[in-house]
Amino acid sequence: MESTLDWQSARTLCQDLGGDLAKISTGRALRQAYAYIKAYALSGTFWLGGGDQVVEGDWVWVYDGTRVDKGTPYWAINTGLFGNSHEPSGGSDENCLAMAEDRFYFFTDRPCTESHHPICME
Ligand SMILES: [Ca+2]
Repeated sequence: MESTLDWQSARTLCQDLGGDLAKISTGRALRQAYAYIKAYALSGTFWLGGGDQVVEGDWVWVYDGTRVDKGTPYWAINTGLFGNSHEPSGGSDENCLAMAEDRFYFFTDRPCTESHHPICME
């Protein structure tokens, strides 16, 4: 898992393996992904199969087109001057979904051109 890829290349890699970037739509799956990262002592940021590339702010799982649930327990929280708000916060500059070590592996939006580790599903 040393290689990192931009989001589209990460998706292509997963598809070449017969799957897709991971869809995490239950609290159980979120915990399993976190456990996987910890079990293999992985670190950094990981691409998931979600994005709002088509319609800004409308987050969907690319695997099946279903909506990405907003808020808790999935998305990271920003603590700011005007109180707390959930990610996503990057607007049209950040259209791909990631689990980031610096966000305690909650969901956050990142620029799709960044290079991160893919989390594939079968
Ligand atoms: Ca966006």
